[in-house]
Amino acid sequence: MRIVVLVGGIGGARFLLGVRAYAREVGAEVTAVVNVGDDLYLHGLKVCPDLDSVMYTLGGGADPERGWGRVGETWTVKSELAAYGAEPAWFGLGDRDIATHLVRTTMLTGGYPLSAVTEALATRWQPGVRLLPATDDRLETHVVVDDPAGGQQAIHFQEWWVRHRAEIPTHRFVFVGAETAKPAPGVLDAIASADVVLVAPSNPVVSVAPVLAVPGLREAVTDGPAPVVGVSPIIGGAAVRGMADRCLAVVGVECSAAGVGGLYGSRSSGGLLDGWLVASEDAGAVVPDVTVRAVPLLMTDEAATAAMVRAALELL
Ligand code: GDP
Ligand code: FO1
Ligand code: CA
Repeated sequence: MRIVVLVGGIGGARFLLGVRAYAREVGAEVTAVVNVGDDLYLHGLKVCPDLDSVMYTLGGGADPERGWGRVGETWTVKSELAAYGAEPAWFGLGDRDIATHLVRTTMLTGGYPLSAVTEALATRWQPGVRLLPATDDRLETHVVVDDPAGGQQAIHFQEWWVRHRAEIPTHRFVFVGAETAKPAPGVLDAIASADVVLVAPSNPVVSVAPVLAVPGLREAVTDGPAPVVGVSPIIGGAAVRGMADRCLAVVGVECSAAGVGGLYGSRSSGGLLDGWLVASEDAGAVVPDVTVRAVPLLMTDEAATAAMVRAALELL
C-alpha cells in the first residue's frame, strides 16, 4: 500500500508520526509532500521551517514544546547577531538548527535541487517517510497587509506571523513564484501510484494551499486514481494551535470543521476531497458530496494519531 500525505509543519509532522506508525503496522510506504511557502533566506542561509519541522519530528530531534527547531537548542549565534545589530532580530535561528541550514545552503549553492538536499539531510534523521518538497523552485507565501505609510504592502509570511503575530490588518495571501513552479521530482509519480492521498490536519490556507498551488499538483490529486481523505485541523471551532483561525478569517471562511471541508470542496464537484474526518465535537458537520465521519482528533500521542489514520482509511 502506498500513502501520500500533503503536509505543512507542526500539525503535518505530528500527523506523520501516526501515519508512520500505521504504515509500519500494515507494511505501507509513505511519501510526504511538504509545503515550502514558509521558506526564507536569512543571514545568507536557506531556512525551510516546514521541511525541518517534519524531519526533526520524525527523526526524534524536534523541540516538543515549541514544535519547531531542535530539542536542547542553544542560541549563541542569535545573541552574537543581536550584538552586531543584525536584522531581522525578530526571527531567531538556534545553533543546532543553523548546522542544517549551512549544509542545505552549501548544497543548494553547489547546484543540488532542494529535493536532493532534503534527501541528503534525511540520511541523518532517518524519518522513515519519504520527504519531498512540493517544488524545488522558489515559492514563497507573502501576505498583503496595510502599509503604515499608506496603501498596502506585501511582506513575507514569516514577518507577518513571527514579527506581527498575524495581528495587523491583512488582505490576502500570495504564493510568489507559484505560476512557474514545477512539482519536485517524484511528486507526480507518488500521487499517480498512491492508493490513498491524505490531507494532514495542517493549515489549509498557508500550508496545504501553497502545496496545491504548484501547477499540476492539484490536478494530479483531483484527477488521480487515489481517493482523497482530509483531516480537520479545526476542532470545536478553533485551531488547536497556530494561526489557522486568522488565516481563515482573511480568506473569508468560517473557522470550523465544516468551513475548512467546504473550502477544500468535494472531488466530485471540482474540489479536493472524497472523505473528511472531523473531531467528535464536530459530529454532524456537513460538507456537500463528501463522506464525513467524526472521531477523536487530538494528536496526543502516536497511538491516538495512528487511530486517526486508521479511521481516515476506513472512511473510504
Ligand atoms: P505549521 O506549518 O507549523 O503551522 O503546521 P501545519 O500547517 O502542518 O499545522 C498547523 C495546524 O495543525 C493548526 O491549524 C492546528 O489546528 C493543527 N493541529 C495541531 N495539533 C492538532 C491536533 O492535535 N489535532 C488536529 N486535528 N489538528 C491539530
Ligand atoms: N517561530 C517563531 O515564532 N519565532 C522564531 O524566531 C522562529 C524561528 C524559526 C527558525 C527556524 C524554523 O524552522 C522555524 C522557526 N519558527 C519561529 C517557526 C516558524 O516561524 C513557523 O511556526 C512556521 O513557519 C509555521 O509553519
Ligand atoms: Ca508552515
